[in-house]
Amino acid sequence: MFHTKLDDFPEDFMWGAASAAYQIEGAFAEDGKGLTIWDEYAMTPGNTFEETDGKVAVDHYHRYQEDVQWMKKMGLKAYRFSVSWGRILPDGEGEVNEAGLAFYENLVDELLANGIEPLVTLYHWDLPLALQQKYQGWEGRETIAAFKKYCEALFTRLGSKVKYWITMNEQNVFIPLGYRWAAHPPKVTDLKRMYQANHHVNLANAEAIKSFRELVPTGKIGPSFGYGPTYPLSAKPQDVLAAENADDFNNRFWLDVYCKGKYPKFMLKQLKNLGLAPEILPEDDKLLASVTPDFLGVNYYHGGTVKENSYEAGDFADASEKDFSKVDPYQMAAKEGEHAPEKAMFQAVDNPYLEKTDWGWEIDPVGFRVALRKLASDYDLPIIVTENGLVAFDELTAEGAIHDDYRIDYLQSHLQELQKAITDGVEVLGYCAWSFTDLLSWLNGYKKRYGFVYIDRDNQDEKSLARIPKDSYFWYQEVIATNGQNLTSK
Ligand code: BGP
Repeated sequence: MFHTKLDDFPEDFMWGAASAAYQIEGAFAEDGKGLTIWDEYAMTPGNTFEETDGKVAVDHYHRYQEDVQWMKKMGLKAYRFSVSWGRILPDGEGEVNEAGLAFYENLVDELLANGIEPLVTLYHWDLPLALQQKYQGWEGRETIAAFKKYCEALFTRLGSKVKYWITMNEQNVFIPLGYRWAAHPPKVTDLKRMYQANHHVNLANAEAIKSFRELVPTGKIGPSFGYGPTYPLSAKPQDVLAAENADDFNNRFWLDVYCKGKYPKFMLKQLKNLGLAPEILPEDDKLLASVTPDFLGVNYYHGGTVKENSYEAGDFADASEKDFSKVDPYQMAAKEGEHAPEKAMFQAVDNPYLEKTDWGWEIDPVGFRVALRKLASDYDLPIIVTENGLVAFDELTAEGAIHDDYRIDYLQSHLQELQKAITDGVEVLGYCAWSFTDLLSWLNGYKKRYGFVYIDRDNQDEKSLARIPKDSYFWYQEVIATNGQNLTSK
């Protein structure tokens, strides 16, 4: 769709940036916080890059006021952060820890006092360790009730101050990485268990929304999904069918449950045939059908390209299937010999038209517009972009600056496509870049940097933990000040 003139961004557009508790807070055992599965996982040798862990992270727990001042100076309109469940309920389900609630209430107050809208994520992967030990985490139905209790404590305390709530962050990433690829806790490799745990997360998501309707009737709630469009490698009908299959496998399997209240039928039938379908009780179906979100959170990094499935193509010699060092949570290959559903559905391939980041992720700003358009057509919900950003190896110069033009180029090209999507007619409420400050990458320490604000620390050495704005910080400041009008002029 070509437009001679683009629509302006809405007046109240939420120009934001995002983070997650485990990746920034530190203070891992302070003020009554219980340990989480990530604390344990990262402290176990061999699980993360150079044994990096979140014990100190970027020390946001002690420096949140300074961080909010950096946000204010930038002109940020919205800040997405997550709550660590273990700070609120140290053992996951029992006594409420007042110090934990107070920390997040202070943060929310600080944001509001500085004119910044808080967007709160309820679950960004740091499950209380006690629940893992007692109930096998998300594999136990008991964890659903615990999640409900945790959410209700937050809704009651912060419901009058926080309007936007995000239930699950990237269920389509933490479930496969934790239960299939053993790259995240609980480090399981079992598809049957994976689909069951995933089903319980769906139920927890629905329970949280149900409670929210009662406790925060004026608020807005929805999940954040790691989404990208699926392209067929060619116009060959088999490739087009493969793209349809991949969309079911990678996207609709979660999105339909969130937005239509039921599993997509082709995927479910395929899982049943393979003996992998979860146990779904009649009351589960009812619960899922009874709630819908107010908006869809979208984390966009890239999409994927696929070709005809290997069974029908008779094509098994693909070496990438065996290269698990490059597992990409968004487009997964199957393990050899496993009853992997996608093997009968599609094969993931590189897109010949796209360049890649330093970390091998395709850079695809037009795919962002495709994604927004497709989600709006399929689910007809307002969208909040809850993550989008560029990972890079930033360098602090001798003068104390970070010249990250590559990040500016990346963000600018994505925001231009976002503006086109708005002009097409997609309702987008806000955009949160990933991330506000540099932060701890789950598996890659501080090698991977995404922030507008550099943090002076490296993998082993906490150094000064000083906050240093990068060039992209000042660029985004200008984007916000002009409500995006400078995006087309650079
Ligand atoms: C998303 C997560 C974020 C963040 C980001 C970058 O999947 O929601 O928490 O980590 O990806 O990931 P990484 O740090 O692995 O590059």
